[in-house]
Amino acid sequence: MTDARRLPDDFLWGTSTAAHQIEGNNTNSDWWFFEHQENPYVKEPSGDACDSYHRWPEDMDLLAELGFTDYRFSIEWARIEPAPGEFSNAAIAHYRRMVEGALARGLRPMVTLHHFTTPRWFLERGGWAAAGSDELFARYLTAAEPVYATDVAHVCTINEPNMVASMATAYESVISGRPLPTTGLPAPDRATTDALIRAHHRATETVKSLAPHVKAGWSVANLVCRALPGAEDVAAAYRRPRVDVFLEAARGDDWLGVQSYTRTLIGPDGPLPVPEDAERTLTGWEYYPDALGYALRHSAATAPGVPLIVTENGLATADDARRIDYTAGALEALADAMDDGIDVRGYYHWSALDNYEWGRYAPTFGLIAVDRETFVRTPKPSAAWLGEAGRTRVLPTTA
Ligand code: IFM
Repeated sequence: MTDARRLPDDFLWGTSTAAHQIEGNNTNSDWWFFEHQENPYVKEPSGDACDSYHRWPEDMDLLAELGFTDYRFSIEWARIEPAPGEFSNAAIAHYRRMVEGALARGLRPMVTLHHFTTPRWFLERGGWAAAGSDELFARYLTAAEPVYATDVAHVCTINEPNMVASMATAYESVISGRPLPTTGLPAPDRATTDALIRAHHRATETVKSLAPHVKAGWSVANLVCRALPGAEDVAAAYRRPRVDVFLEAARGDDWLGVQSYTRTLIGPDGPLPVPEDAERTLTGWEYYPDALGYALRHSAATAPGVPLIVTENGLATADDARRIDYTAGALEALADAMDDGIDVRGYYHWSALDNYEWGRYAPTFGLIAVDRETFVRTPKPSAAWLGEAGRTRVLPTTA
């Protein structure tokens, strides 16, 4: 790595969050419902989360003071459309205030329309796989148009559709009692996959017809499947339904979101557990900063010509020095990919805040700690280290 790698002036430099994980009391959502069922994946409910529904100005003040120039957050369908066809003007106005609040602080907003949660009524009618889900999604984001109609350059239609499709399989296993494989990600539900791809294309068309200036894309969890020698075909077959079909669906989009945390090793019989001697993060994933470089290169090869934005990257750790080391390694891999001609337009760290990690609070991904009782926010050293690059436009290192 050369010293002082400069970021292009218009490079997006931000942090990412999701409504359900930080807002609190998202009581009308499918996830709130899951959290209150007998469910092996849920250790504790989300409750008040970070109370960011009320404290978003404080979150944005901190992020802007730290130096970030961009903020990716999601709007909550369950709040905007609490009952089928009934829209909350107050919720829409709330999210519009967030867009304006971000801009007023010098943070360019990227708005995610769907980040894992749907209204409970949508689950009850069969979720994504039920007929007409794409139409309902388009109706919701048409109603939400005042949020992004002006001043929002980037809209993310659906966050990690591949994880949503795998979660549909996991949810079915909870209901049916059918066991899931013990290693690797459950095979995505086929009907859910097809529905999400339809929904993304329809959402892109809808958003761009309502707000032609918007650059629309979606964000795919790149599993970084690394084959052991001789297992290349097994890895490709494993990756195809879990990642590649979602990357291919982004061909022709304005941008593609790359989300990368770790790698999945694949042997001749399929995915392998994390090696015994590997360092693990608080999610149990392998500490593997180089994953980002692989994810960028694979995304660029699978959706050629589509500009890439790293919409999530980070790790869950209680050791903030390790967060800095990991992120420096990931950014070095990002810079190497850019040097090799890969068109990367931005980097958003996951996450701004320690938040609800889908079933538990223990895996802390945040640059900013949040007291679970008082909601007091305390930026960690990594937050200042990473945010500063927004001001200097120089990629941070640990040197
Ligand atoms: O917390 C999640 C986020 O909601 C989606 N991407 C991965 C993150 C870490 O697991």
